[in-house]
Amino acid sequence: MISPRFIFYCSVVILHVFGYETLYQKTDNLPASVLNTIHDDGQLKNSIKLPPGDIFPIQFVFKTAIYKERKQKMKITFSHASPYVRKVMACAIARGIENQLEKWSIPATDPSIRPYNPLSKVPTLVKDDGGALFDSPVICEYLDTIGTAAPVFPVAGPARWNALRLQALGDGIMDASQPRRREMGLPQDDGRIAYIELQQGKVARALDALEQEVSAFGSLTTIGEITVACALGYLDFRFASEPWRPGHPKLDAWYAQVVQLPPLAHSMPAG
Ligand SMILES: N[C@@H](CCC(=O)N[C@@H](CS)C(=O)NCC(=O)O)C(=O)O
Repeated sequence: MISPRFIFYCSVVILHVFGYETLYQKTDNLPASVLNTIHDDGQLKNSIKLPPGDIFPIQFVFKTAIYKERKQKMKITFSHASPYVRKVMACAIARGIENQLEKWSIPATDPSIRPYNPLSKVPTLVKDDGGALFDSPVICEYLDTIGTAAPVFPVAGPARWNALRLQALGDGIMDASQPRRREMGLPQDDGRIAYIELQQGKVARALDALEQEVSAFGSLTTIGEITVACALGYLDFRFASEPWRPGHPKLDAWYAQVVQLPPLAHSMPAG
């Protein structure tokens, strides 16, 4: 004769395999204390002990909480060294949604990025619905639509144009610096030397322009300020032998203050 206990376990197993979606609804109101016990990769933190293995329903709720966390996460192609990735992470931190981003550490050359981004670049964001977005300005603006914190993209009007212009200036410093680093490691023929000088000129003029207007900057409240700060951080990280601070004392003072704020302090480059 089949025992009620056996039927109970069988039904739990069947529900476990096929019924996540059903129970998922019920875990919507799980307290933060439970959800906070889950690591970025969906594993339970060591601090929490699973209930004994034979108390299936309780384990089930925990596992479903993990599933819920996984289901909600977006994936960001991640590199500790990329200034563009840092910018995206800094935006997410500024808006308090970094826990919703799962870091997908992958080189830009890896073919598995291509289905999401034919340009095969990092950062690429894979949204929780499976769709993808790329180019850091696009990703950052998308992140601005998530959560309830103050947006970093101002609403339409002069403040927005100013923030977008600053973002372009910061991105431009990265665009002129990041590929230059590769060129510097190659044989220096005339063409390459001219290219490197051209890119250095762009960065030098951008820094001078920033020095002129930095007095009006706030504390990383807009995408423009976040991008400029990440660009300066990248110069420190990869071009320490070409210091940008001499001749830019106001920019130096502003950066010294904002680099201590969580969006920058918690996204320091490495590699
Ligand atoms: N405009 C892009 C630039 C992204 C970018 O160039 N990322 C670099 C890594 S730091 C990359 O993926 N390079 C590989 C390539 O260009 O093929 C953005 O803002 O996201």
